[in-house]
Amino acid sequence: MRECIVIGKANVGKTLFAINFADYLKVTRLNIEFATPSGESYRRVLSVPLALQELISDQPHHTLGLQRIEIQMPGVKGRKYFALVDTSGLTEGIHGETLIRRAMAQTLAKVRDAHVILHLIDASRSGQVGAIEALGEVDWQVAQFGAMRTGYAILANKMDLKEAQNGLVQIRREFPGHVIFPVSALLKTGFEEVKQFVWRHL
Ligand SMILES: Nc1nc2c(ncn2[C@@H]2O[C@H](COP(=O)(O)OP(=O)(O)OP(=O)(O)O)[C@@H](O)[C@H]2O)c(=O)[nH]1
Ligand SMILES: [Mg+2]
Repeated sequence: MRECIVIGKANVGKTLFAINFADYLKVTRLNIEFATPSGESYRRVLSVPLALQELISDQPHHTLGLQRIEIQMPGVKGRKYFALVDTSGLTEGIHGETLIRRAMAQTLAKVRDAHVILHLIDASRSGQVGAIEALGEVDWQVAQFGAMRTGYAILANKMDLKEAQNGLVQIRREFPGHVIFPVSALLKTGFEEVKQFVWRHL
């Protein structure tokens, strides 16, 4: 099955985006396959409100491992089946905790094979502290990798927060030539453009 992977640094909103995007694509019961960095895997079926309650946190590295949601995407010309894969937050350099290092390796292995890569960046943070401070080396590396492929887009997230407007300007300046969609994972804005992009590249 074709895969669309959601990656980015910790706390940028990957899990909220994945759940709300699935909801936007009319998936009401999320059939999620969890794959932990230590090699176990299991499945859970969660309603959207329960998934939001359990899987999102304001603490970084809440997601440890891969969370794969199978989706039938409705479009003008029928449906497309794909897996939306939420991942652990990327870190700068080598993280001190073994589990987080393993989770990061697991994420990077998945990126290689994905058909679509949605790279989330917290635009509100770039708007507050400046792009150079908010974006890590890891964001540039991901963008460089993405530049070599089709199906790669940057999602400037948290556009509902006021600092994000300035952040978006900075992200556009730092990543010229890339496809960039401003979104709010919280309010589900910008999702139609992302849906069309995913549809085209699956
Ligand atoms: N205002 C606002 N808050 C958001 C948005 N997206 C995510 N958040 C908040 O940001 C925090 C982190 O969200 P998550 O979805 O758990 O972030 P993540 O990237 O999955 O984090 P890790 O799993 O730890 O890597 C939570 O407090 C969310 O409510 C958004 O679009 N707007
Ligand atoms: Mg998460």
